[in-house]
Amino acid sequence: GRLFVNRVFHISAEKMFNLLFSDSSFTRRFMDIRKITGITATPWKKEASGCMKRTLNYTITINNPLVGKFSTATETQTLYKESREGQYYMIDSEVYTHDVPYHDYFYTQNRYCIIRNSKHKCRLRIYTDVKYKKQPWGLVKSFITKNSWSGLEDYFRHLEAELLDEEAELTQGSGDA
Ligand code: YK8
Repeated sequence: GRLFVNRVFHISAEKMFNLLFSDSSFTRRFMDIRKITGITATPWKKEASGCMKRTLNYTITINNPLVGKFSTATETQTLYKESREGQYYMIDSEVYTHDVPYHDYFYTQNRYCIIRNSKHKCRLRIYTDVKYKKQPWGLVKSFITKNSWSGLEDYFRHLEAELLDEEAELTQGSGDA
């Protein structure tokens, strides 16, 4: 896998969790810029295992000339029971893109860790892996992996930039930046 984001933000852990994992205006705006449309999300629901889960469905816009312009996607997010409100959050998200070539071979697993650093700061880590459900032919596998990494890198670099903008807005005028 790869670590795409690993940085301390001047945003509390709780605020970061809410920005990324609730129906926040930050997420709505970011999805808008990424041309991710038709988003539906179930509420967080506690499982027998003690974890919380929710499922998102949406349509992504793809700018890879090898692939169609749009794909529907399903994302299942798991908030681990070891998470502690305001302190530490670990979320795994599995993303299935249903309308891209070889979609039945692979999915993407993203792991988000939000760790409290101080009252107003947290560290965000986003770790990503491309997973295979079926073993494709070697050339196909490297093709899928290469195209997935480039799309993921672009997405998470953009997310990090938008979070830095959000941080600047939040700390502006608060006097403790
Ligand atoms: C989520 C991983 C792969 C996919 C894409 C597929 C290429 C197909 C390869 C062929 C387009 C928002 C990605 C990047 C689409 C976007 C997905 C996003 C960024 C040529 C064999 C959508 C996180 C996420 C996870 C997986 C990403 C897809 O929050 O390259």
